[in-house]
Amino acid sequence: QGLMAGKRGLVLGVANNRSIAWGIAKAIHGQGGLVGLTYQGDALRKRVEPLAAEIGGLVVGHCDVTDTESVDACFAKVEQEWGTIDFLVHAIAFSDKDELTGRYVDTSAENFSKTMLISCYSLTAVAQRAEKLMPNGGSIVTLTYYGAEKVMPHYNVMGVAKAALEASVRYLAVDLGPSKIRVNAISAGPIKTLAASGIGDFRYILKWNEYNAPLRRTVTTDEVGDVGLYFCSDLSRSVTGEVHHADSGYHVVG
Ligand code: 0WD
Repeated sequence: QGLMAGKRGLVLGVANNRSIAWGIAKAIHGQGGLVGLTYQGDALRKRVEPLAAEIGGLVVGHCDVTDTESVDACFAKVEQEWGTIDFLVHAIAFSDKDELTGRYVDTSAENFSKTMLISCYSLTAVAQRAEKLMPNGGSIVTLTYYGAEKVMPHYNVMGVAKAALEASVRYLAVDLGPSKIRVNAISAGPIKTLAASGIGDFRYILKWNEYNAPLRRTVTTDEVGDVGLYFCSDLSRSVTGEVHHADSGYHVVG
């Protein structure tokens, strides 16, 4: 029963119950979908396991996108358990906190590479593996932010990585389209999560959005979850290569 009945897939990037990935996982489960969750390291395992239990999901295992073996092991486990998947949600990003403040011009080569690898390349890395598990097509969704399009205070190198991520969505959509695999991004408005707490003056950004967005409020993880549900379901079967804003409309005024 539900929009996701009979569908199975992976949601990457749950760190805790405030993660956007968790909002999406809950929405998919609410419509009858079966969700596999990964965790990055033992510290997050303790948080992810009970969340997976809450939605009757599969705990796939440790997945650190900088460690190819762990990524391969997760996809092998999913293939063994399920054979095929219908959707993949990528909600992963990282940059050194020290460079999410101050000036972009001061970005180090080391953190630039690391940010691009974790926040941008990893989508392509998981898409390569997901393609093999989607013989009948499927949906891949990633998370981006308005800082890709316009300069946002303190977003710095992450804005550059998100711009590259959005370009990746378009290239992946073209490559995977013939296999009936859709690739889209949700550009979410700011939400106070673990990752966001690393961004300088984040509270100010939240307030600024609340005062200026057409809907005069910020968005919740449950709301972004519903947009994720739309992209993972057949409701969006004709949509690919899209960057869809779920931001109370901020992008039309910002
Ligand atoms: O305002 C926000 N929170 C927005 C977030 C607005 C618009 C977009 N986004 C994006 C983020 O950039 C990210 O791509 O949404 C995605 C999810 O982020 P989130 O839900 O805001 O943050 P969080 O709950 O912290 O989840 C991100 C997780 C990591 O958490 P921490 O905080 O522990 O770094 O990404 C995962 C990790 O679980 N992650 C990794 N997973 C595998 N390998 C890695 C890695 N190397 N690094 C981070």
